[in-house]
Amino acid sequence: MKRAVIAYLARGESEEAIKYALREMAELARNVDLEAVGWVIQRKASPDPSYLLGEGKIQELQKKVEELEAEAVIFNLELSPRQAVKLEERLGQAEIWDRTQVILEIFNRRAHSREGKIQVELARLSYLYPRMLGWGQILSRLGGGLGTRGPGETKLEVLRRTVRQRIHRLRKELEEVRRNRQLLRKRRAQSAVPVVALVGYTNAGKSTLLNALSSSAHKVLAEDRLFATLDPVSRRVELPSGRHIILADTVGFIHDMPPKLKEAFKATLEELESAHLLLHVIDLTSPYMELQIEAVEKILGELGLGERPCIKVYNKLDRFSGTPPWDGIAISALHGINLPLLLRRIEEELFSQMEITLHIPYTSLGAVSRLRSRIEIVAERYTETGVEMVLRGRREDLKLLEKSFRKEL
Ligand SMILES: Nc1nc2c(ncn2[C@@H]2O[C@H](COP(=O)(O)OP(=O)(O)OP(=O)(O)O)[C@@H](O)[C@H]2O)c(=O)[nH]1
Ligand SMILES: [Mg+2]
Repeated sequence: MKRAVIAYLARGESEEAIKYALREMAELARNVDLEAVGWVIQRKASPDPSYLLGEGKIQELQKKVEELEAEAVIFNLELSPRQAVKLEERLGQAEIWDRTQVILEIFNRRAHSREGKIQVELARLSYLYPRMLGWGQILSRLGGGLGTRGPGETKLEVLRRTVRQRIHRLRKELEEVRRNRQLLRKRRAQSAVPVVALVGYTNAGKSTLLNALSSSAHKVLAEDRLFATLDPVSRRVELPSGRHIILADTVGFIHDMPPKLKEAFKATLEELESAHLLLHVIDLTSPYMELQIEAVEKILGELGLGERPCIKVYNKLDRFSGTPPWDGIAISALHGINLPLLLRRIEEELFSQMEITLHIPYTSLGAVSRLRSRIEIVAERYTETGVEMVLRGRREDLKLLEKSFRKEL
């Protein structure tokens, strides 16, 4: 483990949020063999363009690094290429890391499947590419040349071109992965087995729950570390009525997910698009549960999944002594507490029938007939402007239908 100092720029967040972010940063760092031994915090609305932190803080940071004999500094925000170069000069011997780099490195160590590896490499190279500009002088020095357009510049151009070409290749490969996945999704949609996706903050217990609910002998990896799952898997799970669902694991979320990673993992996250129901797994024992819920809901919103039916699953009940929140279901994936209850809830949410009365304009009757195989017409009454129908079907289908009419009315 290398000793590291965390440099934190707070831009108006609360004490509580700062404490949380520092703890999380230390935890992330541990996963790449950096041990946080100290920190400096600056409260400032806008980052310094050269050093992220202001001059005074940088001096404080230098002192801290010396005092604590740290070999690395980790910045809580993403450094611009210019800041990275400048800080390199200022902080001399200490390695410079930023939050994005730490997360990229964790992902890099965890990726096993071809797809996971492509996604991580693409994210890393996209991060690296703009930062290569500072390398010209270093390469020149190494090559013994002088001036700014020394042999290093030419070498750099070659290097940059190689990286550009690699990024291009990876993007194309990912496109192919996405197409394949789309095909699979289509086939799955036709098979009419509903897809239920596990989402949630990293380390909440998603993979543990997948293992607990599926009887498969092939257990997926569940571990007490951040981002244990990068290569999502799906399993068939039987519900109490004997019906089946596909339960899909996903990459864990984290607050302020680096945008490059989000982009690279689009293919994986697109899996969520076809989910009929989300299980938002929440770690009840985290002192920062609320912040984690918020972070997950924000990402779901960004993915266009804010309106998707969702059950909140409060996990790790075995280690919790208070009263769990009322707006979900409390379980322990590890010890199998309340799992039958959860399965019943899933069944209810997916298959329970309900009735609604809708006034459907004559011009929109097509929408009803499109859903005719899934929705039953209990009664109908013709009016001047349309048909008043009492419809019966799955909550989800009815909601969808209702929404499409609300828009038109
Ligand atoms: N005490 C307790 N621990 C649990 C429970 N469920 C999961 N855990 C532990 O929590 C840790 C994380 O579990 P995972 O299932 O890997 O979490 P995850 O949400 O898949 O994490 P990522 O893949 O990193 O997003 C593991 O050490 C599990 O053993 C539970 O009900 N009770
Ligand atoms: Mg997992």
